[in-house]
Amino acid sequence: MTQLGTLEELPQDYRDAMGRVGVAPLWPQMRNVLPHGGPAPVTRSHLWAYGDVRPLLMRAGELTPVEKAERRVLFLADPGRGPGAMQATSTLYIGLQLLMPGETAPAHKHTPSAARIVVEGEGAYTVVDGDKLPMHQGDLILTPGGCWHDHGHSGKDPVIWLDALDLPLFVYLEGSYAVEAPLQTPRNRLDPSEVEYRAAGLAPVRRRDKPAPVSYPMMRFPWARTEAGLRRLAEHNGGEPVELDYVNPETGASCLPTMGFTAMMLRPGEKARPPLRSSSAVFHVVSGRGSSIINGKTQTWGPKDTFSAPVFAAIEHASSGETPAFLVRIHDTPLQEKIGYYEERAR
Ligand code: 1HN
Repeated sequence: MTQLGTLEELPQDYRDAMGRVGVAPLWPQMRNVLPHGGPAPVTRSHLWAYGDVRPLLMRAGELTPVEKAERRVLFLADPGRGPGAMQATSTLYIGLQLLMPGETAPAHKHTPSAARIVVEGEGAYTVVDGDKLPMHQGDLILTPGGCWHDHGHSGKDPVIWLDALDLPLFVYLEGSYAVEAPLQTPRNRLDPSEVEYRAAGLAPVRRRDKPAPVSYPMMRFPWARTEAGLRRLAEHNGGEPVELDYVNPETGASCLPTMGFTAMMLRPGEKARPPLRSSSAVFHVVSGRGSSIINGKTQTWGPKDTFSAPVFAAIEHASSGETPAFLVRIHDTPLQEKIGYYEERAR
């Protein structure tokens, strides 16, 4: 590989003149933006142990009333980007949000899309475009870009959920903004996950003048059904790795435009070696224990922990103990497929 010229080789008067005109030479920086042979990820794999983050989040509950926070969140900062980076990987923002009994978080809508995975506590709900979605542990709740959402809590104990947003992408696009509104008055009906999309593979017949809401027909994926589906698949798929994709039940496409979600089950003692993927990922442990070797670093995880993997990471998951482990994988494959880039490499 030829060594390209450096900035220091250029005469000072030339460098000054470029600066005054607002130009700069590409060649000293060419290899930084176009490394040869493969990408040079900035993201560093990290594990955020729930036992470490939870006490700090609970303290935020005492220090900062929800009225002064709007969303009481501690976000997961990628150590590869230095302290306080508002992203866990290149494209994924992840936070842990606390709502205390009786609290509400006001309605807003914004350009980034979000999804929540309920981590702890019962009795909270999210109202999305007028539908009141109950939040039970492990449920995946979508709040797609442009949809109104507010949160409330009529239970007795603190509720904590994990937020995933494509916020870094929207910040990069200079397109991130929100609009606020008063709390929504929910419709008096069950949400579509309990009625229209009760059974996998079945969707209501529609009239031509009342087409299906194809963008986001189902905003809530109850965990009980997801886990049951994984356990059943594990018994009948010939020992293959068990992973289910959260899809739009009308189209089969990813449930959000840029972020993808899968539910994984590792049988007791099972090892899984996924292909190298061009997408980055954050894994959230719903239940069970195990460890994952990510680019040579072992992340040992238990219930409610969250860990990250950069793009093209070499990953090997292993469950430990006598019960299966259940994880949700949050990734940016849908975005990468839309731009014709997504790539997998066999190992
Ligand atoms: C947001 O709207 C929520 O609605 C949570 O709960 C976290 C992080 C950044 C920007 C918007 C929510 C968020 C967020």
